[in-house]
Amino acid sequence: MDREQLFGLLDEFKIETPSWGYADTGTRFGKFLQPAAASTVDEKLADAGIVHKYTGCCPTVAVHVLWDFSVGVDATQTAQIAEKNGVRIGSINPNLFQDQVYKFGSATSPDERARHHASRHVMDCINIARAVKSNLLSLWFADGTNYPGQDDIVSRKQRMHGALRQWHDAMPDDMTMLVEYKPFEPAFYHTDIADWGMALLLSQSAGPQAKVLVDTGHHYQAQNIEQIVVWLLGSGMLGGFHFNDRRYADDDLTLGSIDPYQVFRIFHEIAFFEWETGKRADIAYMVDQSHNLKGKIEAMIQTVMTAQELFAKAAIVDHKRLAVCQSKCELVDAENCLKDAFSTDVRPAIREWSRSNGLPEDALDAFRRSGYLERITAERSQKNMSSVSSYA
Ligand code: LRH
Ligand code: MN
Repeated sequence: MDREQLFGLLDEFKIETPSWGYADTGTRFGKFLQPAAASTVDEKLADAGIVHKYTGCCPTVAVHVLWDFSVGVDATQTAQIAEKNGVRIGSINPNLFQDQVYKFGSATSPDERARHHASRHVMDCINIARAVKSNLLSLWFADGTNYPGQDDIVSRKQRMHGALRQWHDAMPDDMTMLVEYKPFEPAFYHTDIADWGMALLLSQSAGPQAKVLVDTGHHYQAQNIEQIVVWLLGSGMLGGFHFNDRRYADDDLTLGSIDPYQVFRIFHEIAFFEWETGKRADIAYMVDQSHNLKGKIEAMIQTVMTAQELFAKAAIVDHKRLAVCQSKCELVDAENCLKDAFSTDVRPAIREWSRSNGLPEDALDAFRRSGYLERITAERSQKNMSSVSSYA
C-alpha cells in the first residue's frame, strides 16, 4: 500500500462521536462531576465540533433523543447549532429504557401501555431524523427478564418482530435502521435481542433497510467478534459499530485502552473483505463510551486518534501475500502479515496526512494548547459542580 492509497483511505475514514460522551455519566455507584462537562445539547455539539476541528475525521454526532432533545425544541434548530459548530447530527438513538412504563420492557412488554409509549417515541424519532436530515435510526433495547418464567419469550419475540417491521415501514427509503444486540444488563435472566444471530434474524424480517449494529462491549468474554463481523459482512447485514473497550463486561472504556489488537482484527477483516470482493463496505463507525474519570474531550480525541491509527495499520496488511500464505497453510507467515502491520508505526504517515489536510499533526496537543478547556471550565463549572447525584 503506497502513501497515496493510504491517504485516500484516511480521507474516507469517518467515526461518529456520541453526545453522551461529552456529558457527566456514571455507574450505579455514583457519578463524578467534571467542571467542564457538557450538559446542554449546545455544549455537547460545541465539544464535538472541537474534536472534529482537530482530528478532521468525526463530522457527525450521535444523539440520544431524551437526553438531547427537550420537548418543544424544534429539531431543525439543533441541526443548525450542529452546523454552526462544524458538525452534523448523525445517528438518532431513541430511548426505550429510562421511562417508568418500561419496567417489563418496551416493544416486547406484556403491558400494552409500554408498547404504545415505545411506538409513539420511535415514530417521533423518525420525524426528528427527517428534520435533522439524519439517515440512521439506531435502536437498542434494554428489554429482557430477570427470572426464569417471568414472561413468555416467544410472545416477546413476536412483539419485537412486529414493532421493528412497523417502524421499518415508517422510515423514508434512504434511512437505515440499526439493530443493536447485548447479552445482558440491565436484564440478567434473558435479553430479547441478546446476540448477533437474533439481531440478524430480526433485521432481515423487519425489512431491507434494517442492519445489525455491533457494540464491541456487548459480547461474552471469549467471543470472537471479528468472526461475527465476517458473517454479517458476508450477508450484507453489517450496518455499524459502537466502538469502546472493556476488561470485563460492557465497561464502555476508551477504544484500544485494553485490547487494541481486537479493534485491529475487526478493521482487518473489513479491509480484507473489501480486497477479496472489490466492494466498499458501507459501515457506520461510531464511538459509544462513557468517560467517567478521564477528561471527556481529551478521552474522545484519544479515542478518535487510536481508531484512525488502528484503521491505518489494518489497511497496510499485505492482503495478496496473506491470501497466498493462507492457501498454503503457512501459518506463521500468514499471522505475521497481520503482526507486521500491527507493529508498524503509522503515526508519521497520519501526521503527514493531517498536515496535508491543514490539520494539526497532534490533535490532543493542539486541543491542550487551544485554551478551549480553560474557557469552558470557567463558563460551566458553576452550574456543573452544584448538582449532586446519587444512585439511590
Ligand atoms: C447500551 C448502549 C446503547 C446506548 C447506550 C448509551 O449499553 O450500548 O448503544 O443507547 O449504551
Ligand atoms: Mn452501544
